[in-house]
Amino acid sequence: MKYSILIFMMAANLYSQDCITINHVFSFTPGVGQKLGQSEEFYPANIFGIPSRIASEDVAEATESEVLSLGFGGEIIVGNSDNLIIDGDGADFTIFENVFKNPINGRLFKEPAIVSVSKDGISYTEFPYVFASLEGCAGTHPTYGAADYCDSDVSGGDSFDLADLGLDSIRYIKIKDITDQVFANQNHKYFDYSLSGFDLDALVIHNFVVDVMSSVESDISEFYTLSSDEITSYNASNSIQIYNINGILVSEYSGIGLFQFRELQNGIYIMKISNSKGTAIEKIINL
Ligand SMILES: [Ca+2]
Ligand SMILES: [Ca+2]
Repeated sequence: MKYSILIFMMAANLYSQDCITINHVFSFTPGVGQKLGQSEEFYPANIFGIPSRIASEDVAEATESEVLSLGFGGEIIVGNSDNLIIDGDGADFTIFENVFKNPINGRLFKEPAIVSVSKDGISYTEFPYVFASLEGCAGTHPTYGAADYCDSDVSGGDSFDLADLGLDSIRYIKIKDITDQVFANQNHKYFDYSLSGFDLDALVIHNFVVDVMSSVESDISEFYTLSSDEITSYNASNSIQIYNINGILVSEYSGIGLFQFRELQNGIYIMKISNSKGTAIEKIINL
């Protein structure tokens, strides 16, 4: 375990004023309707990098080169493949959407998303939110493009603190649009006929330590054979972890061999297997 090193680096990083942005999409499942910024010409470059510099509560950034529409019910999982996001002082990351003040009724136009985070990409913890007020959601505060995007006190956007969830570090941030639920409810405070779903501009990370992912998910199926009660590993560098549906590690294997899931109780498990060529995640139904 590298735990002691992590603690040391956290301490060294606590007073840094620097910030970084996301550089990796783990998955994107577009929702219904709005497709702005989803073409390869613009995505994913439009969500990497710093938030829009022209945005304010009076100006909504809506160019395809700057924002990605998730669509109603859409979901994206993002992170930084070279850095682990850690719980440091105050806000640990800030999500920027194109919230603006409607000049006709003076109300903020909000297209909300719920935010959850994960260390392993399997088990996610959701930041609490209140549907009626949208408090705790992303997509609820305008971006102030003229301000320092590294300073969450003045940058605008919606900031999240891992300490609120009792987590020390995460790799994966899931943003799931719930604008469809607001649109379905005409009595909702933020109902508007022109709602079309969450638009992601940028995600800034305030507290982080360098931790390069050994690999991103890829097809490594040639290196193993899996059945409901055993796995055969053909590669000496294979590292295999079995998690229960609550994300708790229940078994670990490595190297070449036949490993039987005898010790596991009947049920559904998630297997994560990785080697120098990549990582795969598979579901096991052990009967
Ligand atoms: Ca952007
Ligand atoms: Ca924090």
